[in-house]
Amino acid sequence: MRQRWHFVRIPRVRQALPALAAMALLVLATACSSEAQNPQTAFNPRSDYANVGLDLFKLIIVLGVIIGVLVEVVLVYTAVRYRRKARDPLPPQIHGNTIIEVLWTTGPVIVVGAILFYTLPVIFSTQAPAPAGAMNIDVTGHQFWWEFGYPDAGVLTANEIHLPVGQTVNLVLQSDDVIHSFWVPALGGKRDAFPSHTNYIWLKADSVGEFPGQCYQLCGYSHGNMREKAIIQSPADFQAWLTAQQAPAVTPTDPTAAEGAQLFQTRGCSACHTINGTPAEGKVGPNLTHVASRSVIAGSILDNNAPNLRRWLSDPPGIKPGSIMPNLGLNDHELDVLVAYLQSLQ
Ligand code: HEC
Ligand SMILES: [Cu+2]
Repeated sequence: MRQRWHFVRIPRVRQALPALAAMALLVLATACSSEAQNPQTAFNPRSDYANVGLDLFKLIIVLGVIIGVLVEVVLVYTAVRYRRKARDPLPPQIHGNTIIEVLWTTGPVIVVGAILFYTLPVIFSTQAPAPAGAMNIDVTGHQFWWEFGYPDAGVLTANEIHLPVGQTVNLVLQSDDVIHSFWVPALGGKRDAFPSHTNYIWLKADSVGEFPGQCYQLCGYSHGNMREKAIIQSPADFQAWLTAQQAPAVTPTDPTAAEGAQLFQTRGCSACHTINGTPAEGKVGPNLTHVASRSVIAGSILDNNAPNLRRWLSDPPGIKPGSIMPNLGLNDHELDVLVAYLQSLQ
C-alpha cells in the first residue's frame, strides 16, 4: 500500500536566529566572567597538578568542538539538501552502507584512542607516589570542616591549608567519618577522602594567593557548608606561619579573656577541642590553639570576627544544620568571655 506522508515544514533558520544568538551570548557571558566574580574556577590554575588537568580539558574541548562542528555541518547540510519535498515519492529503502558503517565505527575509536593516549600518562603520573622530599600535609575530612596537619612540624589547624610556593607537597587525604572530597580548583582536580583508605594528591603551587574550595562529596546536612581555603605563601612567609603555629597557646592577661580561658575548661569545650599548652585535649572539633590567626571559622563559612564567633557559639546547628558542635545554651556573659578568650588565641 502506498504510504501517505504529510509535508513537514522545516522551521526557517532565520526564525531560529534570535534564540541562537541569545544562547551564544549567554555562553560568552559565562566564559568571560572574571576570576574576581568566580574565584572558585578551574580556569585559574596555580599548580602543576592543576595545569595538567586544564591542558587535557582544553585539548578535549578543542577536539570535541572540531568534531561537533563537522557533524553538525554534515547533519544540517543533509537535512536541508535531502529534505522531503511535497509529493515526493518514498525514497529508495536501503539496508546500510558498508563504507559508512566502517567509517563511523573506526572514527570514534580513533578519537577515543587519541584521548586515552593523552590522558593515561596524566592519570599515571598524578596517581604515582609523590617525589621524594615532598612535604606531607595531612588533610582530614570531618563533618563539616577540613583539618590540616603538618606532621613534621607537629602543627594541627583547620579550614585554611597553607602551602609554600615552589615546593612539592603531598596531601595525605583521609576522613574521620563519611566520604568527603577535597577540591580547591586553583590547586587541581578533586579527590575523595575515605575513612578506611588513604588517597594522595601531590602538587607544586606556582604563585602566591588565596583560593577557595569546597568539599565535593555529599557528606551530610551541611555538605554545602564545608568549605576550605588554600593560602599559598612565599617560603619565608610559610615558614614564619608554621613556626608561629608550633608555639603553645598564649595565656591571656586580659581579665575577661582569662575568665573565658577558665570557662573553656569547665564548660565542656575541652571535651571536643584541643588548645596546646592547656588541659584541653578534645579531638572532635578543630584545634583552637591559634584560632585567632585564622581568617575564617566553621568550615570557612564565617569570617573570623567577634560578632561571628558569638553567633557561632550561641547556636552552631542554627548556623550549620547538622553541626557536630551542639548548642550549649551559653548565656550572654559566657559568650562575652569565651569570645574574648578565642580572640586572644593568636
Ligand atoms: C561535642 C563536641 C564539641 C563541643 C562540646 C564544643 N565544640 Fe566547638 N566545635 C566542634 C566541632 C565539631 C566544630 C566544627 C564544626 C563545623 O565547622 O562544622 C567546632 C567548631 C568550633 C569553633 C570554630 C573553629 C574553627 O576554626 O572553625 C569554635 C571557635 C568552637 N568550636 C568553640 C567552642 C567552645 C568555646 C566550646 C565550649 C563552649 C565548644 N566549641 C564546644 C565540637 C564541639
Ligand atoms: Cu564533606
